Amino acid sequence: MQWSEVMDKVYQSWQTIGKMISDGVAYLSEFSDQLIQWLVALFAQWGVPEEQRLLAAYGSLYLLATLFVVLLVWRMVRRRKRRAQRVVLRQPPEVVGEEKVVESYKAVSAAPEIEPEPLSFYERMRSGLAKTNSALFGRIDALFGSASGVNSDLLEELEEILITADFGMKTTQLLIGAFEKRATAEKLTDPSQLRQILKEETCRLMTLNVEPLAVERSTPFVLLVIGVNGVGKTTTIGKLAQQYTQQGKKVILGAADTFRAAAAEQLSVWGERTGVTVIRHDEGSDPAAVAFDAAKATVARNADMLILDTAGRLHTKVNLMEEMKKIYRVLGREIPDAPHETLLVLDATTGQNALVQARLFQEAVGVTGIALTKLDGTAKGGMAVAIGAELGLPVRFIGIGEGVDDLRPFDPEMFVDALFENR
Ligand SMILES: Nc1nc2c(ncn2[C@@H]2O[C@H](COP(=O)(O)OP(=O)(O)OP(=O)(O)O)[C@@H](O)[C@H]2O)c(=O)[nH]1
Ligand SMILES: [Mg+2]
Repeated sequence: MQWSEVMDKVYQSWQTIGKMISDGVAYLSEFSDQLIQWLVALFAQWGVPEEQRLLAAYGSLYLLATLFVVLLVWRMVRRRKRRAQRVVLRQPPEVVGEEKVVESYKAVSAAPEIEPEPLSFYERMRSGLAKTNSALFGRIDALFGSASGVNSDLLEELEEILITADFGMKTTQLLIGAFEKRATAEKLTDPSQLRQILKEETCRLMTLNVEPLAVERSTPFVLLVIGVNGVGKTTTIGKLAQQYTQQGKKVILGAADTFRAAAAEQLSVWGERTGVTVIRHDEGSDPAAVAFDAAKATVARNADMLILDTAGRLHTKVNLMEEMKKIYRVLGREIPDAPHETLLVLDATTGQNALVQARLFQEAVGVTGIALTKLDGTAKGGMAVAIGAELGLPVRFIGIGEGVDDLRPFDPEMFVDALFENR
């Protein structure tokens, strides 16, 4: 390329840039003119005398511009400060005996703006229940918003919404009945009041008059975990082991699922991860023999808790009954009143099918509590309500993910809040 061509190109670029700047300035001045006119009209509406309107408009514009610049500078300063803190964080403290350096490193490490706050359990449950919430809340809100009162049309549509969210027929009827009674008695029509009543009645259905799961009630406390294939028994046990260990309890795990290949290995991995002893036998051996050894080890080692994993098959009720009876017998022989809790694990994504399972297990072995897993990513969260309302069984824990912290004691109020929250 020749020198004159280069100069040509530079000249053209300058011309383009110059045009862009002059266009920008023209646009800005036109914009500010319009803004001034708008402000003058606004001040006229507010009754400002005519001779003062222009002055007031320019004054406001000046104030707004100043505020904008101050905000911009403040943001820049804040960003710079954060960047500087991050740099300090990345550098390890100097070990040359400078106490002050170590202290400042600690102080910066604790700075809340740098470490992203871990999501609270409520927030995680909230996002886990997002699908149920959007299936439920949006429709309910539209229904209550457009209704002129509590009439048969509203109740019919509400019924359909609840059934879609897997509340189940019986629970839906119970809930609709209670809702209608209160809304009519209190003569309510306001959408937010109607929503509040529905929320309160749902919570009431879930709050059962049963003993809470207090593992301190008995030492050692034996928790037997049952449920069909793949519902999340072993994962739930791993999470529980971690949480009880963190509470300072000495936990022992028993791998009484001797049926599925690699079941004991899966439990052992959790054992290693949480630093908990796992009692296991070979694949295909008698589950009651594992229960016996695990109970003996629990007593001998002065452990606070024994959590037993079992096989997830339910091919015949008789078979299950026999197996469970044997496990109950050996546990009861070694530890008085064991098992103290028979926790049935249900997979929330299976909806009403989980209720059928729960009924079968309840008849066969006598369940005392439910752990409801996989509530994340399902629109069938309503079935948690049905468990309490239809089976009279307390939901002890809910699982909202595969992580170790994704299992928590169930709190009906918190659950209903997340279910009906306006997002
Ligand atoms: N998303 C999600 N996945 C879960 C949850 N709980 C368990 N899982 C997953 O479900 C799958 C099955 O879990 P397991 O713990 O092996 O189930 P199990 O009941 O012991 O299965 P079997 O031993 O075969 O009867 C695994 O991939 C788990 O990570 C939960 O709360 N949310
Ligand atoms: Mg398992």
